[in-house]
Amino acid sequence: MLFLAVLKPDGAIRKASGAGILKGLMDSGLCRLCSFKEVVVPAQLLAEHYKHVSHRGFYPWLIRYMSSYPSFVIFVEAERENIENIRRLLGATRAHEAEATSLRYRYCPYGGANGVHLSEDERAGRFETKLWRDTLGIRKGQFDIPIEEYIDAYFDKPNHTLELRRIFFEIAKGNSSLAEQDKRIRELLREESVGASEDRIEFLYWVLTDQLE
Ligand code: DAT
Ligand code: MG
Repeated sequence: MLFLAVLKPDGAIRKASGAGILKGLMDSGLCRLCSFKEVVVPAQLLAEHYKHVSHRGFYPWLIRYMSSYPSFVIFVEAERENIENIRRLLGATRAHEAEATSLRYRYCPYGGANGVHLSEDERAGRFETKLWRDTLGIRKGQFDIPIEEYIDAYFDKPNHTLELRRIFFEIAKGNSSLAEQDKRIRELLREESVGASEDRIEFLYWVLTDQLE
């Protein structure tokens, strides 16, 4: 059946992160990625999509995070019994809690900025694929570029996830401060975000540090 994946703005800007997660999904043999369309997701669509967390404190952060820069819409074909395993391969929702064998551990440093969305079960798959298809007019089989090409272009770019997570943990533990690490964090993000404008670096900095401390 069809599920919805979204390469989120952080995964799209941190090039190796997005490419690595997509490669991990493809190589798993558990699913097929059936579209790849770049879109700035409208806040109205996000309000529907994230209705189940609209009462949570992180919700305003989440909507700004998801609507500020382009994402890639990816319809995912998978056996319904595989979705749990694919979600496990992605790792925990909050990246700093992701298991060491998961893609988010390798590619997403910290917090709710977790690189990629994937429908959590059959019910969500049905709801989300219909919502996103009807709202955006994107269909299975539509690609801006072949995903293999995207992976080839970006998979080998710098990936500072582990170093960034180490820094964020130090800050979270109170052993260091954002002010102290500020310059280094921006440097690492700039290196990962091949060709990105400075406003995108500022966005990443915000999205990764806003919930810290
Ligand atoms: P998932 O996306 O893993 O299905 P969810 O549906 O509970 O998780 O939440 C939707 C998104 O909200 C999630 O991808 C990132 C963000 N989020 C969830 N819990 C969070 C938290 N405790 N802190 C920050 N962001 C969170
Ligand atoms: Mg969910």
